[in-house]
Amino acid sequence: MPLPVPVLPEGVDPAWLPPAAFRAVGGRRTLIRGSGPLAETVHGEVAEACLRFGGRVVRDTEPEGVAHDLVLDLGGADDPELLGEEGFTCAREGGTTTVTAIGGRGLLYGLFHVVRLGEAAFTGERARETHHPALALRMLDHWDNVAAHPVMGQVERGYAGGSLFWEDGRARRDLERVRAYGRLLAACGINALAVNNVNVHETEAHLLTDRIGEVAAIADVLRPYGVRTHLSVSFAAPVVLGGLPTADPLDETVRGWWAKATGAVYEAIPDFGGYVVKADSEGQPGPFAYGRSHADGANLLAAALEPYGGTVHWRAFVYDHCQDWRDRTTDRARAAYDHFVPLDGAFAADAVLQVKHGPIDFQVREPVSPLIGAMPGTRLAVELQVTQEYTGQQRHVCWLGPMWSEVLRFRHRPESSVGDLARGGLIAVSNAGDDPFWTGHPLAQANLYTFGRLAWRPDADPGGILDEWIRLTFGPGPEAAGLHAVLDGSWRTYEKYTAPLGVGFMVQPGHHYGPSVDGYEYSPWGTYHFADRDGIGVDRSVATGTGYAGQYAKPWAELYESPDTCPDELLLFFHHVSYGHTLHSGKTVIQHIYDTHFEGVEEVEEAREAWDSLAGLVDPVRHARVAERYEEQLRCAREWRDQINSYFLRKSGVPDERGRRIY
Ligand code: GCW
Repeated sequence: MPLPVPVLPEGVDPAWLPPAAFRAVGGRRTLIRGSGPLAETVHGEVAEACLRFGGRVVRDTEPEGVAHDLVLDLGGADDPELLGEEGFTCAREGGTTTVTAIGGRGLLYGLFHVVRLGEAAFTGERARETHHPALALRMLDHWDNVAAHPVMGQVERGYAGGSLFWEDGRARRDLERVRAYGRLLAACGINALAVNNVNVHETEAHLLTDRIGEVAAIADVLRPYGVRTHLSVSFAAPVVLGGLPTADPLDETVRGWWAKATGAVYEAIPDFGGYVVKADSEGQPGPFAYGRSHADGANLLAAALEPYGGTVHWRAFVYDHCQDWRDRTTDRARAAYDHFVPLDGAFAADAVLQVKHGPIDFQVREPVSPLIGAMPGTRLAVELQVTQEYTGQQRHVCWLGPMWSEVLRFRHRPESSVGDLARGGLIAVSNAGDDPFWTGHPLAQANLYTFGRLAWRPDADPGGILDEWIRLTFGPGPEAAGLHAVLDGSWRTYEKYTAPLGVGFMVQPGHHYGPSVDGYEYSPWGTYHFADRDGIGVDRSVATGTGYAGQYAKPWAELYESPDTCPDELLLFFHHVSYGHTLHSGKTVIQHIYDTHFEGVEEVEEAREAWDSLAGLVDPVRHARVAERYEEQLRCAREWRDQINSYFLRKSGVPDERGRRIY
């Protein structure tokens, strides 16, 4: 039976799958060959499109002589090894476009490929192309709590309403919208999802055992879209849930407890993906309490998952969050490398070390984590943050495609890029919630889509992905150029009006929205800028600083070591310099701060005008929501400009050489 396309609740935005995106497919004659659950998903999609646009779809065979515009052929490919479960081929010859695949996911991805091509899929001839994902795991982590947390709310660092999965203290009874979410994820290539926060609170700990049925219900609706379900678990589960006196990873009863609990999980969810663990980090329990290593901890869970082919994703976000700002030797940026490099080679094959892309915490500008280049004997996954915790919280337009692309193309050593090293997958913290636009800011949908497509091909051109998203979401009309312009430079604009030259933070403590230059300066979190009357920045050189620069391979270690060679945009991440220090750009640090903050606000003003000019061209509800958010972005950008410029004018005593009014 074809699987019906999910019905969106009234008022929910169709995001990048509006009915119009299916016009080219829906107006044609399609033959689908093959069987299995995902073939039914594909059939349902094509049938719905045909109902709307007048085409026709048949299954398996038809009388001789009937021509098809599109053949979706599951099992028909002649190079199964190359294609794998997720790959597909696409060709057009003699008036027929043919997609072949070996696995159901491949067929579904092939269909969405044809949808993306639109009319172009049905014109002229097309040489056979083979598509398959560069990374096998393309995953979202949802930082969703079942019960609302008193400080963090329901979704930790969520800016799009409540959770898509959990409501009134349990899994939603109506999971139709979750099904629609799975469909959107499949259309950009995402194939795995963790349904709860990595900070596992008491209620959520029970999802592993007595509440696994709720997770299974979610897994059931995601499965037809090729999305496997994962769960964040507490390292202390044997104590908290099992009543054992210890969670020591080398204790036999603890190992037995995990084996049994995991067996029960697989009974409920046979294709369960595995566990995500945040251990010994920001107060979460972990192996350190028992004098054991993180490899011991990860291997305990890997052993429990191994019989079923599951994976443990063990996060490398481990650092001292009880630091004293006077202590200049402890450096949070060093922490992940210092903790994990000595363990390279000690992790089991089913353990994946999940590393944030930067050494600190998803700032608008950070160097690429040196840990990613220093673990050749470990399966690594790279973690991005699609939710915009530090990049405008989905009230500001900040399209992160260019930043992620820079990270993924970065080469610690010439032979491999970060995209190549992420053998354990690309993972991102999701920005979606139960908001009618999914992501709060309608233009933040572009970040979610871009993440999926970059996980499929980390070396893809982000600008091309942006255009794809615009075409699907808004149609092929004249507004495309305006939309591209609004989004394309938005990350650099955001960087201009916030923390300068890679120094990071300067946000309001707790919620992290809006400026507070010294908000974290004397706190225990290890995120300092060290500004005083003479200068600013963190000395992370080997010669005189924390030694962090030495965690990189050459040539990076040398390049970052000296302020003369360090790239401007990272200067204050690596060095403490005077306000009069001259950048490669020819400007002094202080003048750079003034100029970028004025420019940043001007760029937001221009972007807002560009958006205004699209009124009448884009859907009015969407237009109004974005326009409203631009008001807030502009207000907040001015606040950033004024606070930062005033602070540094006062500290340095150096006037703006252009004599502009500061505050
Ligand atoms: O970015 C920080 C956030 C925390 C988050 C933590 C993490 C889930 O401020 O809210 O906790 O990172 O990545 O674990």
